[in-house]
Amino acid sequence: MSELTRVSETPRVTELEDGTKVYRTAQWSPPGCHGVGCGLRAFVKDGKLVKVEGDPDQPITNGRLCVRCLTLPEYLYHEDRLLYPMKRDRAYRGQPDKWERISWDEAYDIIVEKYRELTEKYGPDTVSVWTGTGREASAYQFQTCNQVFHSRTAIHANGGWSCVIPRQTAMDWLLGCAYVEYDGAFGFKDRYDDPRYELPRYMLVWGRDTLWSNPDGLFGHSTVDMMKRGMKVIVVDPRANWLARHAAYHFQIRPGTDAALAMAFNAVIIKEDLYDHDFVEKWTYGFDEYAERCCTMTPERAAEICEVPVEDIYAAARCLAQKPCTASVGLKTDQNPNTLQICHAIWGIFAICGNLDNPGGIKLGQTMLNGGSTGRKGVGMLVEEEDTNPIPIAGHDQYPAMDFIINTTQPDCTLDTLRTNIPYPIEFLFIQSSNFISSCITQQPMQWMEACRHKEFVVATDIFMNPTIQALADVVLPVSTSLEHEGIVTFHGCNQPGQFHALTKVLEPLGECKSDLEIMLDLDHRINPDRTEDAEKWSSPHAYLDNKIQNIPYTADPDTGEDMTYETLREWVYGRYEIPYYQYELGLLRADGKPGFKSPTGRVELWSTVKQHLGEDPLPYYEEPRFSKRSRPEWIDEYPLDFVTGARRPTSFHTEHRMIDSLREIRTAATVEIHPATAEKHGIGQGDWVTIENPWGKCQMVADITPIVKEGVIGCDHGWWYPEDKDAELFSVRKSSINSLMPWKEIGKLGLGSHYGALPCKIYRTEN
Ligand SMILES: Nc1nc2c(c(=O)[nH]1)N[C@H]1C(S)=C(S)[C@@H](COP(=O)(O)OP(=O)(O)OC[C@H]3O[C@@H](n4cnc5c(=O)[nH]c(N)nc54)[C@H](O)[C@@H]3O)O[C@H]1N2
Ligand SMILES: Nc1nc2c(c(=O)[nH]1)N[C@H]1C(S)=C(S)[C@@H](COP(=O)(O)OP(=O)(O)OC[C@H]3O[C@@H](n4cnc5c(=O)[nH]c(N)nc54)[C@H](O)[C@@H]3O)O[C@H]1N2
Ligand code: SF4
Ligand SMILES: [Mo]
Repeated sequence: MSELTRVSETPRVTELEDGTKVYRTAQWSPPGCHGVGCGLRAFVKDGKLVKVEGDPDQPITNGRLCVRCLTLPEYLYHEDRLLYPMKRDRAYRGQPDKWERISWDEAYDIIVEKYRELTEKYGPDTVSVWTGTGREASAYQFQTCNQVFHSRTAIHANGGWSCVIPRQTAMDWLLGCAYVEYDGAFGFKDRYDDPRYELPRYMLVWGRDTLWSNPDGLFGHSTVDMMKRGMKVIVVDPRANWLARHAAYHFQIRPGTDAALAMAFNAVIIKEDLYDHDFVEKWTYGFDEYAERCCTMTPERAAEICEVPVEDIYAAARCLAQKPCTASVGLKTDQNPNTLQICHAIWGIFAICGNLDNPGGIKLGQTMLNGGSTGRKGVGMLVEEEDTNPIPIAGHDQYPAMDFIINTTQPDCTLDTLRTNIPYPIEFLFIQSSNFISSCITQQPMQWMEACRHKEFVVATDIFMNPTIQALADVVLPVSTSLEHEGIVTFHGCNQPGQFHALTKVLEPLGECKSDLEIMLDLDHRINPDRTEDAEKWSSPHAYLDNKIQNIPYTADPDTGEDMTYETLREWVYGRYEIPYYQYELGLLRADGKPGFKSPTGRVELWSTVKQHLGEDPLPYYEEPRFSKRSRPEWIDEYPLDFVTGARRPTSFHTEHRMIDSLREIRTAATVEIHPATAEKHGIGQGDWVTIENPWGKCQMVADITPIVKEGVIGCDHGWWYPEDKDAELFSVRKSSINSLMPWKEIGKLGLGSHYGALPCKIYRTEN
């Protein structure tokens, strides 16, 4: 394992002739992004941000930026930004003209008073901390919830916890490691030219559109960099996105049928004896049973289920059996009640072919280091801790496996709890980076709004007013942007080789904005003035960041040999670290330091003892999507189409950026992708407003007629609201709410995976 080393000698701050200062920094949020740590050069003149460019000295992003970062000045100085704390009488929830500016002291006094009052009445778990996806705020969710408020009610309101956690659970239970990623030579100074590195022959891209999403800390264009060097991609995606159009094989599958295809790839590799016997023998558990199960899914059967050419299944499987091959596996494998089976069969392909932790294969993650949480009963190793609190965290009574997965409530059951107060009342809401009534994280967002409307106290932290805050909050706290505060951005939570970066303050915050970290510490000082444990860490933002850096294994200052500090990292801007190949041979994956994998048997569990223990089938299986034409033939006449949702757009991060004019010029309203033949059949023209409707709800979007989708499948945007509709109810949040067409609590057996697509609908032109 290498030490952290400085990446570039370029000074952090330089000055141009006209007095403009150029600051190098790494970006996280706000505005939202997944901690990719893209390198920025922020040009500041007379204390004002005038321009942002990419930083060529960031060796992974090499100066490339998305349009969202290029429009940072517009975001930063937008007239709608929240600049001061505000309060509103609870009786006026939903009313825009009742907000009143207050001081930070008054805001904190209100919060602390409510905290005392409500926890006395209902117990500490009544406090809930709500976070969305991996923005910087989410790195503080568990600390804020567990350590500041002493509550267990951390909430991520995503049906079936359908983002990353299902994928990561499968990695943990089957591969016995933390988050995995493709090997993009991220930790090497000379990147792809390092002699230890080998370019993958094929990358299997599954339900992930990295060029537009840069997901989970990954710089998506690294896939293209690798393609330019000769790597080929095999894409599984119902939409023909850019990667699919440049693929050796594109499987344009029927939405939601993924497990069938993954099992069939295994079947070909096993039947044709293309797998790595040595690896299977030495390092896997349950191969024979796994092989037998996968072989029940013949390529012919999968081709019929997924509606793809059978010969392509054979051909692509043969490619994937080669060495090295890698995979880029994304969100759509989470958003499916069949999720654990999909992931099981996908990782199985790479395990049986020995493409784990080899150069150019799948890079195994070491451990969660970035404020993440593992289940309170210990993941993978099945350590059952004695339960001191007899009341389960909300939803863990119905889905006890959640105890082994993550320390949050089970999202779908949280809605029950909010309504029924069982197992305990949730009356204090601390909303920290989730606009959950805006067709985004929740399914049936209006039901969530109703369930929260009468809660005793709601406080939110954000950059802009949004429908959720307008509908529910009593106090709102203004958050500073990424350029106005300090922090660190860790590459894939530091469990993958790569970089970590200083997020540096290049401007004084506008108005009275504070960072999430500052807010968390301020609250801590008021709620826990006598903190003794880790008191130094909680004393200031710098102390907190120093502690965070020092808890990462690769960090010691190479010059002094002493603990690395935030100040040193800030001057470096980026630091790099390597993680060796073949960690399972070196004993780097297990807590006991022995060779092997962090699973109960110490091997890759093709037959999963954890799944078995938790009451799930230990082997992968295919489940037909619950609302498909095959499951519900009686719906076909009324709802002849299937929809998928959530394709990422470079112009927005979920519900964010809707107020940025130059981004709205590129995408003016929510759009629905419709195949030309489908459009013709329904009398729909390019740019028409259409209504999309199904048994759960309806919404409206603008038609984009395009062959990117197959006939019969439509692709719908998510996350829309219209900040310009200031006089309309909650910024017209209901208008384009595709999430109101999604059933709630249709999830996998263990509480993971839900339908954010593969659902039936009809469309028709909307007359106005
Ligand atoms: N139909 C459909 N729905 C989906 C998806 C899909 O594919 N299809 N994807 C789902 C997925 S994977 C996810 S993870 C969820 C995401 O859902 P969320 O993460 O809840 O996203 P938003 O609703 O945009 O809420 C984010 C809010 O945080 C604010 N914010 C941004 N940065 C910061 C920050 O650093 N600090 C603070 N305090 N606030 C900040 C933003 O201004 C915004 O108001 O959406 C899900 N929703
Ligand atoms: N610009 C931008 N970037 C983002 C976000 C954002 O809102 N905007 N959100 C962030 C978040 S929270 C996340 S989780 C990541 C997600 O990022 P990714 O993991 O890359 O996932 P998506 O971009 O949602 O891409 C999913 C792809 O799966 C396809 N798909 C749809 N249904 C199915 C299916 O049934 N099976 C298969 N195999 N494929 C299917 C879609 O057509 C799409 O091309 O992106 C992050 N990055
Ligand atoms: S992925 Fe795009 S939006 Fe996110 S930090 Fe990098 S350049 Fe900015
Ligand atoms: Mo996500």
